[in-house]
Amino acid sequence: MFSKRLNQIENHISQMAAKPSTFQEVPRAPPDVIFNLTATYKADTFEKKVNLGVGAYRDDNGKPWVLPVVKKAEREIINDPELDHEYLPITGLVSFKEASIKLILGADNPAIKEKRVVAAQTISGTGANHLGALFLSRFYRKGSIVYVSNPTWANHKPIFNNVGFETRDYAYYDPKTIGLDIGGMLDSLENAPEGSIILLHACAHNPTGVDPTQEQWKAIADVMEKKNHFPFFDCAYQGFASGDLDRDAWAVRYFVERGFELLVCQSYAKNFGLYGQRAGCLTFVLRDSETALKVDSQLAKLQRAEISNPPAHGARIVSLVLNDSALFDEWVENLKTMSFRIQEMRRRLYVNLVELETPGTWNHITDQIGMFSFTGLKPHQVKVIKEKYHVYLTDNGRISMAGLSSKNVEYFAKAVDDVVRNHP
Ligand code: KET
Repeated sequence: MFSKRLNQIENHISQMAAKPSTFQEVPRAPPDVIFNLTATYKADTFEKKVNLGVGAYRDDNGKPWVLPVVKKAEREIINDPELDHEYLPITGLVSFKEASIKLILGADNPAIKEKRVVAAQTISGTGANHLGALFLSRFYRKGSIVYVSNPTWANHKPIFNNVGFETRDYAYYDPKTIGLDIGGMLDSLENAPEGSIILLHACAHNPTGVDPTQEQWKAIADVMEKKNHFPFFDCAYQGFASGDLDRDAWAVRYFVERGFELLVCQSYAKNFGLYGQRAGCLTFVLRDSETALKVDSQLAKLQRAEISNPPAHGARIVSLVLNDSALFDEWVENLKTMSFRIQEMRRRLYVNLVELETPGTWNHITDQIGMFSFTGLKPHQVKVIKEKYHVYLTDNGRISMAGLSSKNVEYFAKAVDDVVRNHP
């Protein structure tokens, strides 16, 4: 009796060993470059460690900052006796979408009156990029190629590749001038096959912090119009680039004014500090209202199969703030608090490096805008900074300015000074 049972167990174990996993050939994927930095930083026990990796705002004590206006809106929502947790419509909260469209296009944009703008609430900016890419993979000219800036946000290519697009680079950043290679960019756009999809950072280019000037945007629009390219705008930092919401939306509005059909992805992760709430919006500006209705119906169909409908809480907060003039004004003040602190950190980092007489020029630190600075540090220097100083940044030398504070900016400047001098 006992030995029979033993036999059974033995057989079972040997069968398990003999039967390989269906997934044993799955290759192990490398960890995400940006999120892995946060994980490594958290595991580091060194007292003076600094996280300049992920683009998330921190206050001068290095702590996440819940915007006061968000706290206020959240309290109002929670105390609303009418609040329930029903599903939102498939393409999201209507008041949120309408306010998002106005925020990015300007409230009096004629395209809105002409009913040729449609939107879907998405899983933050990433979800907007994804839904936009998915829609284009179904309904844009087959075989089209997506062009992204060199360099770009680490997730852009994977998002497009995941829905079957081939991606290529267009020239953007010039390491010699630490600025925009406008000539190279225009050449790339000129040489891209007619009707390509061009991913453009609406403002506060990630990772370089280098944006085209308004004159340069005009030249970009000229080539894109001539070549019949499709503008795919990613706008994750409206209000962060300049502290001015309208100025940061200028490029998108300019392309709409020029008569382009386009799409734009909005994220409320950074400008509302709603990172984990995943509030975002995908907006299409089309040639006519009839097409707009058709696009709207297909967005709903795609969204239904992907996520059914988007999460409510973050969208409710954003909607409440954007649709109430007093709360809106308060939000603008909160935005200024964040963008001005970042600008102050740029200034202090620059001053520290100049005082240390660190070899090289450092004007780019204050010239660049938005959440990031592209320091010009090389991968081997980044490695030393990580290992010796416990400062975490991406290998391309990008730093998230918000990770600097009055407490650590000098420490970081000294670390930069050391690697630039001793590890050229
Ligand atoms: N677009 C750009 C250009 C971007 O930098 C981010 C986030 C997103 C979209 C998406 O953000 P979401 O949280 O989905 O709304 N960038 C930072 C975080 C990340 O990598 O996910 C970053 O570059 O650190």
